[in-house]
Amino acid sequence: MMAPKLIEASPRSGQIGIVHLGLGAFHRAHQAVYLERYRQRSGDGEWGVCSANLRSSVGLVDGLRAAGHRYHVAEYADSKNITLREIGVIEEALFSGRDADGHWSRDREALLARMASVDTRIVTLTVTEKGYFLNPASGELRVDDPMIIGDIASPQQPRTAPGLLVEALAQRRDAGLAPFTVLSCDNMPDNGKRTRQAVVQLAEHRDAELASWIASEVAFPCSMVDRIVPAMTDADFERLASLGVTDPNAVVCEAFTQWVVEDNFPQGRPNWEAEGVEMVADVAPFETMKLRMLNGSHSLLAYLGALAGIETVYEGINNAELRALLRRYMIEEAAPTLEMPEGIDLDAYADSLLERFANDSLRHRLQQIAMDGSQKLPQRWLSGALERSTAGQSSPCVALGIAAWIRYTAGQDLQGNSYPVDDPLTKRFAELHQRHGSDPSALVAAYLAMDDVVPSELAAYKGFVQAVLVAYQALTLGGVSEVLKNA
Ligand code: NAI
Ligand code: CS2
Repeated sequence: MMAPKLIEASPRSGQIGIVHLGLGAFHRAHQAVYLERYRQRSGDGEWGVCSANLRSSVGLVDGLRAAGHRYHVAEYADSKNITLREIGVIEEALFSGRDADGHWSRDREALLARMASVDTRIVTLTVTEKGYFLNPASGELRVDDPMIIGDIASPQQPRTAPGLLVEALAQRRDAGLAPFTVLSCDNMPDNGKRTRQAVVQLAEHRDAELASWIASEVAFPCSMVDRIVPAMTDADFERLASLGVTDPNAVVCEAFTQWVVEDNFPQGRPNWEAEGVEMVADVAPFETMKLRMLNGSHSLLAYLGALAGIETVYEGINNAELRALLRRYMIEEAAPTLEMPEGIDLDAYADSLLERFANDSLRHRLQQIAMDGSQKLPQRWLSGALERSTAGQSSPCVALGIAAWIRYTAGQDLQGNSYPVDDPLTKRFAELHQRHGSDPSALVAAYLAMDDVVPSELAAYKGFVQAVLVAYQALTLGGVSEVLKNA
């Protein structure tokens, strides 16, 4: 196959107008690509990016530095239609996490200086849902978390994303500077509001006046972000090598990309519209649609597929019964809970999602989607199921999903193969399975009683609890394919 023509990066500008927290795969394949396309089209160099990791992936930071802060993105419409880009908008990469010697904050002062600089007008984040240290059900700051306790004790040596934001904003306020705009690009409902909540609540533990200044002066617009960007595998690097790209910092992704952003940037922003970014007054309908239909389906596929020993989205979506279940979930359970502007065809959106999941060139591992379920499922399934229960409607697909999630967190699939459970609550899950594993009714009740994950109002609906229990028993006795046949 002919190697696609490389779209080379625009000339380096040396200017930094944006700091990004969470230098991961999605940032490199989504926000940075929009900014690269914007710079190439406009020649405007003022929106270069300083990208930082706060916790892990120091190797990526050092790798980017070694490569002159340039890397490649391969956008696959399918295995035969690929767009290959070189990205150069990252002007600086920093690491403020724990290094190999166990010392924290190698570049923390440099990162804080960059965030406090008058040139920095936007701070964006992709630190995963757990990086905000919020209670997934209530949205309150988890002040009992050791990392937050540390930031409260030592506010000028912050280790968390909220802590860095508070300290940088405090420095700007003390210097008489305007704040920056804070734009979360994580899969959280009302992500701007939740980020604001984390930052203001943390600031209140430091200085009430600072908290009040942040609450009144800092913009936290919401955004809906969408591009499927799987974690890289050896096979992905091999495919890139066959296209002539040898780059340890490269990412692969689908061709589809979408960004819907609340237009609230008092300190200015790039002209993102020119790159197809939708600047709107209210992101919520788009965000809820995407979280419940795309991400809710992803999680349903992840837990049922993992229990059946399926490895990737592509394999799972080619299972007719799983595909039918996902479509049924989207059309019968998710779509009816959505209030969309005129002209949005949710049936067509559902079918477009199933097509995207069937992209034969992405090896999107179900284990990656299954991680952090305690932080994801409230917005993907539980808020919609609560609305439906309150309206007297059942949610059998979500009940099956919850049953699969409970069983998944035992750390062994239905064929007896073990795997690590990657979730902030992994230890709690292990204790619950240890205590109630032989009593499905007690186990389901214990999971639904976790009110930091499951809204207590939902757990109070006996019909929902019973549906989860029946699904759990059917799964563990009959297996996934048997359950899908009878779904
Ligand atoms: P990744 O694993 O490549 O990167 C995760 C980033 O989050 C890393 O920089 C890591 O250091 C940081 N992180 C993790 N826990 C943290 C914590 N407690 N505090 C501070 N930083 C922390 O994952 P990827 O693909 O970049 O996804 C990151 C987030 O982007 C997702 O959680 C989601 O919210 C959002 N997203 C991802 C999409 C995808 O398909 N990968 C698509 C749409 C949104
Ligand atoms: C996935 C998302 O890992 C997951 O939880 O559901 O990262 C998904 O790929 C993106 O939200 C797609 O935009």
